[in-house]
Amino acid sequence: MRSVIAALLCLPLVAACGSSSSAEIVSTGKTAEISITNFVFAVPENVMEGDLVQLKNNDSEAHNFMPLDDSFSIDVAAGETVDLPLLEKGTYQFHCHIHPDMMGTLVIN
Ligand SMILES: [Cu+2]
Repeated sequence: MRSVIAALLCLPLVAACGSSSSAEIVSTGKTAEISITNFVFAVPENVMEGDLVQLKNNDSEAHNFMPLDDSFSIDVAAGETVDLPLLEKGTYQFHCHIHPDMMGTLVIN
């Protein structure tokens, strides 16, 4: 009997331990791509919460993706593709902090 109670007590702990910072966002398994070409962001529409947004740099210079609230910052080297963290629903105005004139808006539905 004692072991059953111990097992029941452990379950919520295991669930809690399995969570990460993006636990509330369930991955859709889909991807969307923001591409950068000639210092311009091309931002996809109809991005859903849980979609993996990738950042593809078609230029021969490094770029960056940083929301204007500075909540995170992702560098992408020339010719590379990187993953953004899963984002909650909302409208994200962002720029490249290396080239602050490079601006874009990503809407997550
Ligand atoms: Cu840039």
